[in-house]
Amino acid sequence: MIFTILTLFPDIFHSPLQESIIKKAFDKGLVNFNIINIRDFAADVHKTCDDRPYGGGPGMVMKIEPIYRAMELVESIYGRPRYVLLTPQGRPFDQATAERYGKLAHICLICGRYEGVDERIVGCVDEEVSIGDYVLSGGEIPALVLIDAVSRNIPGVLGNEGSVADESFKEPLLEYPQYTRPEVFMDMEVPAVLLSGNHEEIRKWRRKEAIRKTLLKRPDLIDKLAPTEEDGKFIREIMEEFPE
Ligand code: 6GU
Repeated sequence: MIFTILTLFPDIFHSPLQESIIKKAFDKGLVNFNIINIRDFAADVHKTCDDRPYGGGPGMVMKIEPIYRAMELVESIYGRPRYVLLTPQGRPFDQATAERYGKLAHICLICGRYEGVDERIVGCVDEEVSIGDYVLSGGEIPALVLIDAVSRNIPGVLGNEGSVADESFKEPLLEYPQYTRPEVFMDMEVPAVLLSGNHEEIRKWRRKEAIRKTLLKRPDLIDKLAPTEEDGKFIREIMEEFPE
């Protein structure tokens, strides 16, 4: 899968994309990155990419023409990718979106700055995406968040294919608690069942503790769970531990 990134700050991308899972995916040829500096497509000698807003007011607005010329170059090489604008006004990015993007051959991420991009960009892109209800200075960090979440859904990127489905948010449950050595740390013991070697008991414990964690920390997610009979039993048992 190709990720093309249009940005005014290309340097932000270099180190995060050269570590860990994404680096391994790149080395395996599963992902590739084109990081394009929008400034290279500015028309004037000053390489102007933003300007004052029509109608007045504070801040600067990103000009559309340099972005559009960068898009034309991308299309002349690859054909039309899926264009996604990173903006606080976009649809909330979630796991379902990450999985959908993971099936694309080529996605082009356009990083807006916080003050905004000329509204006419909206007619040029396929989707607008936000990573949450808080203010960031630009779309670069959101683009990295999206690349990480999407890459994990490309077959072969995670060594263990089971990891994708196993983790939080495939099902609307938080992950069960994990432990590794030592068995005792500052008087805190690893739950005995995990040392028992009884795989069925371990499975049941993990399922119940995932439900417990979700009930405590993210009760909103439990509403989205389609509980099995066993899940229902675990939920009742957990609730009975909290009289009131
Ligand atoms: Cl995509 N961009 C900016 N500038 N701020 C954000 C965002 C995006 N998502 C959440 N906050």
